[in-house]
Amino acid sequence: MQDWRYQQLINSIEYQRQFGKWDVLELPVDQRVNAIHSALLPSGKIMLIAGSGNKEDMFATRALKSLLYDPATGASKVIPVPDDMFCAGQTLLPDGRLLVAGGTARYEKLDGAVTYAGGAMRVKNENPDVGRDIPVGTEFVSPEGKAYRTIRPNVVPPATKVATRTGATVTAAEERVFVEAVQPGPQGITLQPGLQFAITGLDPAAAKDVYGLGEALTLDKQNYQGTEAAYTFDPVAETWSRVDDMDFARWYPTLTPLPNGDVLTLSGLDNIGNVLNGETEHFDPRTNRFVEDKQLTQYFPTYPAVFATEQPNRLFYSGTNSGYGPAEAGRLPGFWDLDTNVLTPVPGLRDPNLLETAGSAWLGPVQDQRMVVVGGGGIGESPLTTARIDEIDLDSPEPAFRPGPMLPDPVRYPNLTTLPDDSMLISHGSRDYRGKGDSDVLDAHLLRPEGGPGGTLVEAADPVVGRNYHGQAVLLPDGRVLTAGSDPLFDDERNTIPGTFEQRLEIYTPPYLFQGGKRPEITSAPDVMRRGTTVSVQTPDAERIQKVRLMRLMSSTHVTAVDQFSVAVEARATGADSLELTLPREIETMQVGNYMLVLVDDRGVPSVGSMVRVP
Ligand SMILES: [Cu+2]
Repeated sequence: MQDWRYQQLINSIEYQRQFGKWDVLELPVDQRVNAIHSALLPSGKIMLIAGSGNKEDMFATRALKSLLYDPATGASKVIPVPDDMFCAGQTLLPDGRLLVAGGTARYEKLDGAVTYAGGAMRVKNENPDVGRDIPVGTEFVSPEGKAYRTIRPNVVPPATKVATRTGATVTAAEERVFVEAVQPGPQGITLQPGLQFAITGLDPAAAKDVYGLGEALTLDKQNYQGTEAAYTFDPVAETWSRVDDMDFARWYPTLTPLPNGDVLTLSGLDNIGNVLNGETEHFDPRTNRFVEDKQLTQYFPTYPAVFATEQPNRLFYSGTNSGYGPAEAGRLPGFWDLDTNVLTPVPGLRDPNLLETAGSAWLGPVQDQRMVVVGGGGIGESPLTTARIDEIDLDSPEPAFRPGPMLPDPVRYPNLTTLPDDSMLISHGSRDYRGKGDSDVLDAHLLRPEGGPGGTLVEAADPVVGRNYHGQAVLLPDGRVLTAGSDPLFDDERNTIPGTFEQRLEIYTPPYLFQGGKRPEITSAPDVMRRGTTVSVQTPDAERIQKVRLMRLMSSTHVTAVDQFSVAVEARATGADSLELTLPREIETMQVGNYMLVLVDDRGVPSVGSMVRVP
């Protein structure tokens, strides 16, 4: 179709009523960031976090940014971030603060680009009375005289001492740190693991207590390294504050909110650049502290999609993930029982080897417990991609994935956004790894829950801006969807021109906002709602409201949005301008947290969301 004809078509009200509309948004030059993480805050503003934005020069100069964008007014403001939150984990806390944990301590160095051999050094402390600071530049020398130094400050705690009948047993403390050879090139390589390294400058007594045990120190590729640091963003003061460090450094972690408002911190690359071996931390928002839960040791690849379910203490891992991890570990979707730490796999998923960079989300309200897995690719830079949409009903007596509709094109990095009318926007992505070969999929669909497993797929208007790796989408309070970020490897089909980070935003207005007539309105609603109570909501549209939903304020990064869900609320008109809502009783359904209350009328048109806190 000729361009002017196409423009005429997509701008016609008939078209928009059926397919919706996309609007590209270009902020002023000084307000553009490389958005990696997006989150809707209780203030109605969107936090877009870039950190260094996958730009090593920004990392080196500590030009670390976030952008607060107000979709209601279009106003925005750049807020520097105190640490590199690039590729951290994020989720909203019960009091409305945004928790961001982990991020980048060091950029990767690819094979062939490593000048100084490096790897892990296990620093031991046998002294039960004092810990030991390991400042930056601490030098470890091997028996054959090769020297290595630390690049970040560390602390080794005191050894543990347990009294016995005959005296005491001392168990050395250990801290695993990253070291680099002082000499460049192959002369810095030490292959033999387990050698004892002396720390330069220690007196002989201290040197007996504190020493290093080297692992393989090589010129191989050095992965990104995570940080332990965690911060919260206060949506009222609009400032970042540091909270307790995690016990483990994490790059590409998932933060899964639990029904009681606590947060589990899963997976990620550690301070050496290895995938964590199942170490799981529990964040308590009242104390702002992370505590390792030593009972929970399930191994997941990075950015695992792990959701709280309606079953107490039972999480669901959809199998989708993003980034790093071997093919043979942590790839099977299943239920993770937090009481026993057992992961029970579920069968039936098509293309089970294509779960990396796939999307997963609840289809319909969380009470239905229907989860879909959409698209995805093979591990790493595999050219394999799938178009499948499969559904699993977690409530069924024998939960198994069942085939749903196929997308017209295979896709990695699809963004899934749950809308208040229970449909799901599936948008963007690319056919190949990071958009290689100009493979962005400029396509969008709405998945409606009706019509069998996986629902019914209908076409939506096509977005203009491509979004592959590092893309995100979040539902806005007014029922539109904001999309941000994209980080292609290359800008051309032949993969010769290095990629440019996509800084434009694009907003989708769903068909429900083109239906004409008046949008339902909330005149007044409580801003706190308690489980199992009835509340009254004022609306001039009481008699035509058909659905009431609580939409959890969501956050999104790397196709992972595990805090996205909606709750169906029973409603009854108690007059022409008031509704009585009966709120769910179970904490697994109506989880502690922040939501938008949305009234949906008999034409499927939603009201603007009204912010609600569930204590
Ligand atoms: Cu990333």
